Amino acid sequence: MEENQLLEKFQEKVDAEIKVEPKDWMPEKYRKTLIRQISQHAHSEVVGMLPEANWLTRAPSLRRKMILLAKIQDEAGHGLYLYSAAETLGVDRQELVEELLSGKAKYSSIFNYPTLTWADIGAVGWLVDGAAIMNQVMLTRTSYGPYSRAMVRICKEESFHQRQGFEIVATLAKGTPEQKEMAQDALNRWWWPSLMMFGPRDDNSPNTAQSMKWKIKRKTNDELREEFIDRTVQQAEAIGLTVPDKDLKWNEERGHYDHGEINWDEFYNVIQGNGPCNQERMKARRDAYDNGRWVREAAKAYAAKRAAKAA
Ligand code: BYC
Repeated sequence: MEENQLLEKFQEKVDAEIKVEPKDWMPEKYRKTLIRQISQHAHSEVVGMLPEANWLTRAPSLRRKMILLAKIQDEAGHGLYLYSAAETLGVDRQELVEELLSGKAKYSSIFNYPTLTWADIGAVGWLVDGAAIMNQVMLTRTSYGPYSRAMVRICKEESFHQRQGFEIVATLAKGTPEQKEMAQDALNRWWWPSLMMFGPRDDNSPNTAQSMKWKIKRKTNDELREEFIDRTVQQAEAIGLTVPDKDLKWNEERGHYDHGEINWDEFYNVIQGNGPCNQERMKARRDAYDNGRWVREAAKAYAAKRAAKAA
């Protein structure tokens, strides 16, 4: 078949809600878009462990420490499923990791902000996992089979993460005045960066139109951001905290909140590598890669030895 016919058939299949599987024909741009998105998603899961790990040794109780440890371990697992999903598109995991370490591949902007207090661990769960899950529930319906199936399991774990974060913030918000202030301060610092997680505004998002057509994305960046705001503002009110946006106002006609303008200069600055923690995060990943070299070598040598024995 000619390329045009193949493209037409591909679109018909996507429109008929038939999942695209690894061995099916797919346009090169579809494959490339998925490799970019899934690998950046995987990198985000892995880099996302760092801001939380900062509080592991200082969690306020053994119970909190165990929960945090389990959550961070979940993120590592999400990274691994996602690298595996990306590999079904014919790319090598090593190549993807190298793209992260060289700074070529992006990871979510949000993980370039510091976790300064224990309340930040609550805010990360509540707002960051809350935003992530909004996006990921949509991705359970993405057109590429392996990505969509990975998302189903990831979403189950993320919804637990979101609730444990909210519980931390809610506990602080009804604690002493100092604890409440700490919760409010975390909300003040994490609110705007969380909104940036959804990506640029639709009129400035180069990938959205094609990704929507191919049903890689089911909702646009702005649609998801709006859903997140509508849900989260009410959660903040329920625990007596104030969202730091003086322009936030319920719009009866639209049935959504109107909100203030996001600082897009800050967003682009962060994704270009100049956020508060970009250098620290990349150093941590590069050090982990170098320090883990002997483990990878030993695992390979062991596997080769076992294979030789079996043969
Ligand atoms: N940070 O055309 P656009 C998690 C880039 S949660 C950095 O709208 P697209 C976790 C974008 O990549 C987070 N870069 O792109 C939670 C593109 O640049 P390139 C991970 C961003 O792909 C808790 C350019 O800006 N979730 O892991 O259609 C604990 C133009 O944007 C960001 C996912 O990755 C950003 N926030 O839409 C631990 C979900 N936003 O690549 C871990 C999967 C945009 O062309 N990803 N850019 O150089 C997606 O759904 C989509 O990729 C996005 C962006 C909605 C993020």
